[in-house]
Amino acid sequence: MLSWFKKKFIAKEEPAGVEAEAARPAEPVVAPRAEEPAERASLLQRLQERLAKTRESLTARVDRLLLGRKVIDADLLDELEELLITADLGVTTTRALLDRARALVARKELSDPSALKGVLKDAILEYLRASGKGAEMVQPASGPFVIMVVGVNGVGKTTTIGKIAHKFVQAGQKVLLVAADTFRAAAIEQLQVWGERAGVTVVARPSGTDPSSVVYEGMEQGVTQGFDVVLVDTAGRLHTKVNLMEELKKVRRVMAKKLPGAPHEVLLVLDATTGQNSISQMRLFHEAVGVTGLALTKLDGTARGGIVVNLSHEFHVPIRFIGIGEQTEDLRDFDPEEFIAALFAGNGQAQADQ
Ligand SMILES: Nc1nc2c(ncn2[C@@H]2O[C@H](COP(=O)(O)OP(=O)(O)OP(=O)(O)O)[C@@H](O)[C@H]2O)c(=O)[nH]1
Ligand SMILES: [Mg+2]
Repeated sequence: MLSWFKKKFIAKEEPAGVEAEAARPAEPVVAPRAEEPAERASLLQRLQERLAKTRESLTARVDRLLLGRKVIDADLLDELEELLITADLGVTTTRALLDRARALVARKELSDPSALKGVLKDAILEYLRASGKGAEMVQPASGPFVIMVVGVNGVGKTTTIGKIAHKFVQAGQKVLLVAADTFRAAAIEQLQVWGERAGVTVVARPSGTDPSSVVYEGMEQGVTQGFDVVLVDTAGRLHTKVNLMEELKKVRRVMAKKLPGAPHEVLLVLDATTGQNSISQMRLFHEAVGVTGLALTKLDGTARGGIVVNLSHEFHVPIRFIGIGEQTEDLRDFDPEEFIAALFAGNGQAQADQ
């Protein structure tokens, strides 16, 4: 849990006797809680269940396509290409996967159709791993770790903040929530409910207040009252609306002014059910505020989970979390191996692994 979040240990002037602790190099402070094997198996089972629709649209269809085929020919590869595109892997990512398969076939390193799925699986895992490489967040030496959460309307920003807050609290961090979605009154109350649930403080002002001023106040409290983590909720906005994106840039500037280096994470929340539109959301939010991490929600209700692969391949931005339901425990740290295991689980597995 929160395995990407590390705390910087700095050599401070400490009273004699505690220097060994203070001088330790960077190491995870929110140590991933070791899951018991039985617990891990049941979490994987749950992930498998929730990814059932995506598995059907991607890996089960690949199994059916390959079933009974004797050779890998142009027709088979064309059909595979169409299948992957319709499973939301996108044109560029699909081409990259197919190029890899074609190169293996040309070098005579791949001829058996039943091995094709394994090639896809390895390549996809590589994309997922590569996008998260070196992207662990390090808590600043002083002041709180500030996370700005952005995204279009209704993608699950507020819900995701509530769930992340819970994770940090469980890991012993002092968390502050900032209700900078002042656009609709219900949004503020919604965040307050999540705040109560997680047992954390929420900075809120009446709806209609300038979001920048709420953020300024939140940052002030975060810095002066010794919070470890500040999570800022922002109003949903269409990525194509220039004035709303300008407002977001202003909110970002206010954070940096109050605490140089903040926000340390700009988390873009994407609704997996929207499929390819996530790509343009990612592009435009990134241009405006510099996205450093992604949360992919609603993977439980969609066949469009292939978008995870597409996003990882197109952008080198790590997927931090995946949402597989509405409950607090349904926000999972994204683990490429686990995700691939769940996605490729099933009858075709033994065949693909041969
Ligand atoms: N099934 C499912 N539903 C989710 C998930 N994450 C969020 N939701 C639901 O999505 C709906 C919208 O969530 P919010 O958190 O209000 O979304 P938001 O982005 O804050 O919305 P705005 O503030 O209006 O832009 C809620 O009903 C959530 O319960 C998920 O992983 N799975
Ligand atoms: Mg919201």
